[in-house]
Amino acid sequence: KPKACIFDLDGVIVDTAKYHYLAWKRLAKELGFEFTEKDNERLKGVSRMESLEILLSVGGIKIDDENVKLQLAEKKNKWYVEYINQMTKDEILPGVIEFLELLKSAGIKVAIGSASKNTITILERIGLKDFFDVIIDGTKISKAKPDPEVFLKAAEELSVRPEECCVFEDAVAGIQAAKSAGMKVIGVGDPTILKDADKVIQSFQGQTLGLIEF
Ligand code: B16
Ligand code: MG
Repeated sequence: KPKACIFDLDGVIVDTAKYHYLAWKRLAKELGFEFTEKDNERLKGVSRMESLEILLSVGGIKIDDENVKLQLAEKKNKWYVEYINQMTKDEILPGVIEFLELLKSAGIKVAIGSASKNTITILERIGLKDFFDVIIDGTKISKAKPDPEVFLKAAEELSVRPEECCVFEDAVAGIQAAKSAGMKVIGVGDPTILKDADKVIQSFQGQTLGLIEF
């Protein structure tokens, strides 16, 4: 059994993907094109600046000026922050709290490993900031998933070895990152998309500690 579990945030603990989508869609509209929900799938788990690159390529827009790109990303983020500032505890995905409590009572450490620079804001909004032993987010890493940096840092701060960790992820890039870190990984979502995970669950509802036995 693992000594620690590391949770991705967006798509695992909460469904903030819908807010990212609304904000990117609004930016696309301003730039004069439509951005669909299907296009948005490609942004899951990807960093803010890489997401912008994908968005621009969907719109067939070429921008070379880094400052202009930073401004666009900041604009999107301002809108995104407006949405997440309205979040409540009710937006924690089903079964998450119960499963986290199960882990804690079994003495298993819990951490967050997210690409988002808004991690702390979100955790504060949903009342879970103090629940986690360690939080590694987009402000603490230099290499985005699929690079394993975020998960390796979490293991280091938890004082456990990578092979003693189990990661929960909803994105393909995140599953690759966990695998390269030498960790077990449980996908949360569609098994046909998350096929490289060791196991895949649809949700945390009704899950027991048996889930993290391999
Ligand atoms: P921000 P995760 C990721 O979070 C999201 O899945 C991705 O869509 C987003 O672009 C990225 O965080 C950066 O977020 O703009 O808030 O810094 O899934 O790694 O928890
Ligand atoms: Mg995610």
